[in-house]
Amino acid sequence: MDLVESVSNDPCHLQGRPVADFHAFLDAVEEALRGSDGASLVRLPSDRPIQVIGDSHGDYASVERAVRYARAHDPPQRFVGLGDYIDRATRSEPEPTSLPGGSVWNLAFLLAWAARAPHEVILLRGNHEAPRRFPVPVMTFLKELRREVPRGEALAIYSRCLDLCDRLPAAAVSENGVFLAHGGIPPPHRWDLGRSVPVDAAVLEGLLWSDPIEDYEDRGVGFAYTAQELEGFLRTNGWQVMIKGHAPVHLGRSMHGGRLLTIHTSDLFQRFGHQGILMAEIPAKRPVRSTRDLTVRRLVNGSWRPYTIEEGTRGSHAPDPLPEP
Ligand SMILES: [Mn+2]
Repeated sequence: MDLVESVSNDPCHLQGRPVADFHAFLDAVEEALRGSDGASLVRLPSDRPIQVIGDSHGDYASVERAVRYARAHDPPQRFVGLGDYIDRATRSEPEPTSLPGGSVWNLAFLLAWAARAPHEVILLRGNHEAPRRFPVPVMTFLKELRREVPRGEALAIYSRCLDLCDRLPAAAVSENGVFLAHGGIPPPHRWDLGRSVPVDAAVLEGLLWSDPIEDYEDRGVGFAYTAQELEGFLRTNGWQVMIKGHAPVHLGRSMHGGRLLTIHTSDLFQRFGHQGILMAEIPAKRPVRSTRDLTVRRLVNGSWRPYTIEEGTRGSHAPDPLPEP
């Protein structure tokens, strides 16, 4: 069995192995993703359902269950990650000295699947996968790597992982009109995406860092977009609905008149609001006109249970101060 297959079967397969195996794994992923340059808008057929996860931040246990759910169908369902696979080391906070390497194994697992099924498992970039373009306030990925591989090797592995992140696409859209990106939309004069997403800073800032105006907080990068702006962007491109991650304020809620759904897929956000481990299904074939046409599931005791999407923005389930983006 090759390393890609082994890691796709066990996120922690590389734990404790010689660092040469890690490099060999990254070689195989690079080879499989060769040709992708981070610029394309991935267009997904709607012949099968598509499962979508939000920010996971090192929670490979939840991510593994999400991927297994999608791939267990016959034929396997397509799968999209909305970004933010690394940083925060969810299970260890607030004790950074006991970081368990969750970001390392989460990224390795997802890259293994992207390499194994490159047209069916799509990993979009989150703001945490673009620290070379825009600095991120809470970065733990390199610290976690330094705990998992010999210290003298960690920086090389880190740099290679960021090289791969640089090649991940910034957005995707389903044939039935669901736009997928980590945070938001481009600024208005750049709405028409045509067939590809340019990787210039203005468009990337909008897609990876911006927030709906109801969730906006000053992050020092990114901007707030209104319901009217989201609608204008979707209409310009002929799409109907957007699914995003990024801001944890309105998890599992439908906003902007049923056009916008925010999901996260991490035990970290479960601690800040009880609906933090969610997965959204884009149905096959039929048109998606609003978030009501999506199916959301929540991970409860290891299984994906149906979850009712709440409407509107009132009564946010955020009892504690929210973490930094
Ligand atoms: Mn984010």
